[in-house]
Amino acid sequence: MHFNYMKKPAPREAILSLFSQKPKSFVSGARISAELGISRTAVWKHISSLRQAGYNIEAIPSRGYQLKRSPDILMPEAIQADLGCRVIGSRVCCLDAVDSTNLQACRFGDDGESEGLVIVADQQSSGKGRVGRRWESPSGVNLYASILLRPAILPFDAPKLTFLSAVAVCRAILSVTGLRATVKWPNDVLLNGRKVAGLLNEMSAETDRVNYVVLGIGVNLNMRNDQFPEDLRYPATSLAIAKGSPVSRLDFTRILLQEIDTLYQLFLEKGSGPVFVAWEQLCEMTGKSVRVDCNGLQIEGVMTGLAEDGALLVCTATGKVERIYAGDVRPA
Ligand code: BT5
Repeated sequence: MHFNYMKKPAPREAILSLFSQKPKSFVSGARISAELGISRTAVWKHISSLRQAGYNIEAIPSRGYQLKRSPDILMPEAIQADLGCRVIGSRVCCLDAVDSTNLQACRFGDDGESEGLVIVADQQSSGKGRVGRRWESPSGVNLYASILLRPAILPFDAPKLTFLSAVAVCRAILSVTGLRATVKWPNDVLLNGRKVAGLLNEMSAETDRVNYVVLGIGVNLNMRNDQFPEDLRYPATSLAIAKGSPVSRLDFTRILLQEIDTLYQLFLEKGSGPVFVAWEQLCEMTGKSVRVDCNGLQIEGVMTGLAEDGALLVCTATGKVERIYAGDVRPA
């Protein structure tokens, strides 16, 4: 395991960090050069490459450099600058396009990459949902991320990490938009009753040991109504549609990673209990009538909560409490 704060940041990341310490002010070339231990010419080269990446940086000879505007593109330096996470984001890979960030994270996991790796893509050509379903992943609008973890837990416990991602997404949504999202078992986040995020965990394991878990997280940030296909299984929305204005992909991503880092520490120290409590507080369907489609078999009843292993508990009309391990839930 290697920690973010022990690494020397890359020059572009360090320059962005200096800007973030003094927002709306000029940072002199001399200061950047001294802090990074690089020449003034090297400072200028890094500033030029940041500009090429879309950063609007003003340069005034007697005053230095000022960051006027950051682009809404996801770059490792911008995501990692002063992130303050213990594990998550130890390495960040931002891709213009990928088949699926989950597949890419699994490839890294198979190659022995350390935990905390984050893969982010601008678009996915084969974004994955559960059971071979497709996740719509257009370019430039949303967040598609996968996080590689290597927790010392039994394979049986790995699905519990989905609840962690769901709570983290709700907290990030509240922090960025002020809107209260809710969770839907097992892997959805809803805003105004519509699906705004989907989660897909994948795992590589032996009988009694997890090699790695990949937390796959897709959040509709700035997707427009016309970008959703018509045949979605559940009504969908995006943060921008719900809020009425666009959100910064960068801000959302950073806050989400910080929330995941906090919850992951909690999970490792205290087990899944506190995460389940947080998830249940965000679930509006508890105590309500639901219908669960379990691969064609329909179960109806009142959702009573989560079992200790993450199964959904539904009390049917006969009074029997069913434990459900896979299925799609909707209000009855
Ligand atoms: C999920 O599956 O909700 C899991 C989605 C996980 C996506 C992330 S993106 C980053 C990472 N890399 C990947 O390749 N995947 C993960 P499920 O519950 O099976 O829902 C899939 C269904 O949601 C589809 O069959 C559609 O009906 C609907 N859907 C597809 N794209 C959507 C979108 N962008 N927003 C809302 N609903 C969508």
